Amino acid sequence: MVTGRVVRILAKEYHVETAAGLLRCALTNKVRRSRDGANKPAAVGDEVEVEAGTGGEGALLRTLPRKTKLCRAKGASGQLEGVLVANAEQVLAVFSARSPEPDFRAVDRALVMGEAGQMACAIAINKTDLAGPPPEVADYRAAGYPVFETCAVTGRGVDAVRDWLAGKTTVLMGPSGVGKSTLLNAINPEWNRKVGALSERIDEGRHTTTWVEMLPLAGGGWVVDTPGIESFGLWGVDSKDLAHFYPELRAHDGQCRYRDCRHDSEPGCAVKAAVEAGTISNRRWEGYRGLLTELKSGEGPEWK
Ligand SMILES: Nc1nc2c(ncn2[C@@H]2O[C@H](COP(=O)(O)OP(=O)(O)OP(=O)(O)O)[C@@H](O)[C@H]2O)c(=O)[nH]1
Ligand SMILES: [Mg+2]
Ligand SMILES: [Zn+2]
Repeated sequence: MVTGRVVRILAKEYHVETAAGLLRCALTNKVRRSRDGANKPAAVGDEVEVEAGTGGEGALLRTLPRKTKLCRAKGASGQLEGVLVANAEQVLAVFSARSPEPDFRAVDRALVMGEAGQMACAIAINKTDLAGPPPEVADYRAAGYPVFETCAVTGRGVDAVRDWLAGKTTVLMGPSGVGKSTLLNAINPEWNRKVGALSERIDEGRHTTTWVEMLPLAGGGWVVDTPGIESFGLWGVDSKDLAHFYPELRAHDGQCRYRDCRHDSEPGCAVKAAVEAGTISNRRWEGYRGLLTELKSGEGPEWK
């Protein structure tokens, strides 16, 4: 028996990196039976125990307890937990200055997902050769997030991203076509990630990266390339905790008239006062209120 880490899952094959090399593992019956319907028995990033067989094959025996999980809602009505990546420490929300146009609601959702998973979050605004950074990036800087302005084609800003990744396990998240895989190639050309051809972008909804994959960093740590997720529902986030996942809202904890203030439309709300004073971005606050409504109603974006 050896332990290892799931680096990618292809259909029913779990690829596990071990000290003895890569093993392509099938699930044992025992593990298969333990499946609770909501989850695959293991997610990318999981530490697992495997039995090595012959010819680089093996059997997955057990998933070890997770330190963190990055989750979204899955299933026909968002009733299932989808673990995108286990045991990650950081989230890098990637979007492009143009082509595709930035979708800040998607950025905010990715940040909430990372914050809810207790991960350090940062933002990369890519394709800065096509357009300057949009004014909204100021909101994220004001909230305390590191913001990297990059051009994956020329390498601009890539060193700073590489420094931030060092020694940690970081998940890149963002819509399809923003340049996540291109950015990874700029960080380490040896990864040789497949990137989308420009012409393919005309065909909306086409994903170049089609599975979640962990890539080892030379000096330790991992980065995780993911397929662009267009929309996803939050998982495991209670509406009463949502404000804790916005650093600039969290900063006003305990300052409202009512202890259980949701910072929605309650009188004496310190967050609303900060929005009116211009110290909290109105757009971020409105986005927060939208998510609050979504969580209360139990309805999400189209579930995937
Ligand atoms: N002009 C410009 N184009 C870029 C930049 N970064 C990436 N691209 C182009 O954008 C397209 C999409 O890049 P990908 O790296 O495949 O995007 P992705 O985010 O990995 O997309 P999915 O794998 O589908 O989620 C490719 O044609 C890249 O060459 C950049 O900084 N500037
Ligand atoms: Mg990709
Ligand atoms: Zn309040």
